[in-house]
Amino acid sequence: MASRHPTLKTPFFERAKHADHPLTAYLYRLMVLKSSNLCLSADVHTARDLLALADKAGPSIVVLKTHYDLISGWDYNPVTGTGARLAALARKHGFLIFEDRKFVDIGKTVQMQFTAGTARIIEWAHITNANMDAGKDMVRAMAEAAAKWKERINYEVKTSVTVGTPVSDHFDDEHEHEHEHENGDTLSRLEPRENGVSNGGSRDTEARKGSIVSITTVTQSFEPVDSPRLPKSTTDGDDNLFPGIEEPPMDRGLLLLAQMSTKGCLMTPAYTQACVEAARDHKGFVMGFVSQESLNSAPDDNFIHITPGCKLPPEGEEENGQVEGDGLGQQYNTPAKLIGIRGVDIVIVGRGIIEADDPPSEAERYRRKAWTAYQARVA
Ligand code: BMP
Repeated sequence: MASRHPTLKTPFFERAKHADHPLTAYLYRLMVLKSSNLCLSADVHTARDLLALADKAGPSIVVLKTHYDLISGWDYNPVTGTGARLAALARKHGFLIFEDRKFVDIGKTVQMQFTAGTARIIEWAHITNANMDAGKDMVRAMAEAAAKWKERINYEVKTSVTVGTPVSDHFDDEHEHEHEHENGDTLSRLEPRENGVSNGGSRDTEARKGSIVSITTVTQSFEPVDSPRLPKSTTDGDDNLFPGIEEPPMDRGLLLLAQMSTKGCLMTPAYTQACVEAARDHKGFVMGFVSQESLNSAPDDNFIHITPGCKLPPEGEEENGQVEGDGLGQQYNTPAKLIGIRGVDIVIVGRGIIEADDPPSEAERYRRKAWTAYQARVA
């Protein structure tokens, strides 16, 4: 860890002013507003449980982390589905959605996985992450895909349909039955009269010309949308907005998986350093890292660090004591150690909250502990 890096002592409101990524600046401000540096890892089994948990724990968190592919019953509908409903809860409670997808592949494949396919992650997740093993061109590919998406999403397709009676001269005899042409974004279809006439000689052709009574023109144009909220859900309560802050910017953000919490993790210091360099090369897209310590080392590094492998000892036990791993490679540290000593900014907690008797009040306990650790660090 860069133990004396200035960001370790800089309050979040100050770091917001100097953040390179608009979403990072927004997140720091949200953290200050909610006095929270807690991310809930919502690793539950069903979409129903996910939405219920997000609604109940929402007030305590600033980031909700998902693994959409472990949720059964995930509804892919872009307007009414699980992503859209999560987005509505994110607006209501004031948190960002982080899909922990750990992309790693050639650039082209990753672009498609990020923006298309069944889940269309880019539509509903403000943040996602990537494993850098594939090399830094993959990060560039994702950055380009996100920029293209943002450019496009600022406009929405407006479709207008006009129906009118054509002038017969405009028609080409060879295509009179079903005449379609695409001219730019305009597509016209001729509609024959209900009692249409048969194909045949010139008299029939004349008759056919006369039989065409309307032309339907479908014009598609792109117009700016009024609000940056996307995706739009039709769920009740969608218009509730968390007070005190505007909606997040439409920029999508990437976290690089620079270090893992697992025992025997194979990510080497050279790999971690390559993540830092890729982040510096793509400051407009990479917000920071999923890591186990602060990786800010150059004077103007101001990356955010989000850290899994966090658990508190049960209430009443020594607060800063050791916490057992899960027996499957996961290792845990307390918020005090991760934030206070290792210098990370947000802790990710999954089972520590989900498996508690009362998850919302446990989320609140984690929020208090993590925020206290941050305050002590910058004091
Ligand atoms: P839990 O707090 O229940 O151990 O969950 C941790 C979450 O963080 C899981 O969703 C896991 O996929 C994720 N995670 C992790 O534990 N360690 C890492 O290094 C990276 C992760 O994304």
